[in-house]
Amino acid sequence: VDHSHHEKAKSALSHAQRLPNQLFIDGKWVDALSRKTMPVVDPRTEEVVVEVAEGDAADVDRAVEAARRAFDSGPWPRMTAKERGRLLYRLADAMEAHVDELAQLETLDNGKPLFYSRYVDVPFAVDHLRYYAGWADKIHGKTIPVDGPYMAYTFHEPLGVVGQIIPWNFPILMAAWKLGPALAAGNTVVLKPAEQTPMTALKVAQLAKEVGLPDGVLNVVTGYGPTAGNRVASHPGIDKTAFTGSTEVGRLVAKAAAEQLKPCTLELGGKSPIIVCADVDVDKAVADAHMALFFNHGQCCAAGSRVYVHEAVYDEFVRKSTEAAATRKVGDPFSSVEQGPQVDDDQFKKILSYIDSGKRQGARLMTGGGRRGDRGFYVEPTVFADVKDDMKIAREEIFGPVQSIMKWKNLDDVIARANNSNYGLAAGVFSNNVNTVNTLTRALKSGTVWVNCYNLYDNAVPFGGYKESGIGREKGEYALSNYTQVKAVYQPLADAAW
Ligand code: TXE
Repeated sequence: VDHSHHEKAKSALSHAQRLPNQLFIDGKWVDALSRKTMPVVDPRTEEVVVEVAEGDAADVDRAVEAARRAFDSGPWPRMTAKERGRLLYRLADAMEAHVDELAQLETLDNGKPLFYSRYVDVPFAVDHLRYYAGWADKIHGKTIPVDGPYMAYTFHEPLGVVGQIIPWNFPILMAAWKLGPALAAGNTVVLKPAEQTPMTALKVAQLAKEVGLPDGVLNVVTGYGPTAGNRVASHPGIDKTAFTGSTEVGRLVAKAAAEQLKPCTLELGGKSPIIVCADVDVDKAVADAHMALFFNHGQCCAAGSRVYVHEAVYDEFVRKSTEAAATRKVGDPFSSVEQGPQVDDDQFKKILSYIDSGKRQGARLMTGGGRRGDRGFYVEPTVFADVKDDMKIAREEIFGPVQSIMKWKNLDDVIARANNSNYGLAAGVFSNNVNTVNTLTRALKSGTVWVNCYNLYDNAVPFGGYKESGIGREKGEYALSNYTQVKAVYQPLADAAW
């Protein structure tokens, strides 16, 4: 029996109680102008852990003013690129030094197992910031040969004030994906964390202040979507918005940006197919497809939520996937489990209603199919076989631990089925035949294709969606173009040079 998990949960709670619970604006901690607060709920117990400030439109306005001042007259865009990079490295170092505290806060807030917070989410966020710290002094333009006695060159300049709205499934990692390229390029930021999971963003803000990030460069406004989030999306003083979340809200953010003709990048939902061919090592494909769906309790935009399995290996694949799900360890995320509770009551209910619809529409329930226990947002790892493409569970994003397995015979046919979705975020291909792999990687309409693997997220590799899964790419060199604009300069050449 793991007694130490109670100690860790207690420690998480005391970190939460000591966390600055105000808004972080212009380098200062302030209450919401309305003085309102909102609860942070522990998804294990459904009880309120602490209250944080409930910022709304007026608070976003203050944050935008601070970010504007910091951009127009503060030291941030004026310091050397190398100094900016150094500050980002220092922020990453400070986060690393607080890895246990950040991981405990993340688990308390989100419900993901402490092991993952401690060894995946927080270290990946640190690593991501370091990756972009390294870019800070490598963002440069080109010299372009032109006609006549002239030369031309480009500067890559920061855009200005950036508004970033992030979700609750990977709170600190999504903050790092957003902040890294924006800050490295010299922008200032107003960040709106998800209302379900504000804690690690507040801790990062505290650390940013400690390492000397200039006032107003990073502002964190906690609050709800329709109020604070909506103001970030529609504030005319914000030069660019970046959003990760539902396709529904992404559309609103894009509309608001379109009205002001400002750039907007979106990372939205998915219904990512995995195609398993007959020639594979079935055990390995089962293990990867299991991880592709159940990792983070199914709360991944790239979750492999439609598994197409060739008929020759179908029965074996279903049997082994069922075993894997049925033996998955579910429980208190502070103990050694693979799955904790879902993030909140809304998600919990949404998932259970998708499970019901799978049952009603005639999918074959192999394991799971309900809640686990009677307290906390725990859902049983669930597998449906014989799922048909037109069932709701095969078309809509469930965002929970529910695997849907379908059968296929003909390659062209399964390509068409895989692509028959409004989404296009990611896909998995399992085959040892190089021709089949090449055919599939070219044919699948998705921003990422994993071949004989899944869920790899290197900092340097771009990530984003086709179709309604989003606009633009995060990560890697590609993401820098979301946060810079290009200025072209023409200059005459002296006669001698021409
Ligand atoms: O998302 P929302 P929710 C999907 C997943 C999930 C569903 C709903 O299927 O079940 O979306 O989740 C802010 N203007 N994904 O309701 O509402 C909100 O405060 C501006 C996939 O949590 O999109 C939060 O900060 N902002 C996804 C952020 O948007 C608004 C991750 C995301 O919340 C707003 C999360 C508004 N009107 C959910 N309304 C992924 N791609 O990984 C809300 N927000």
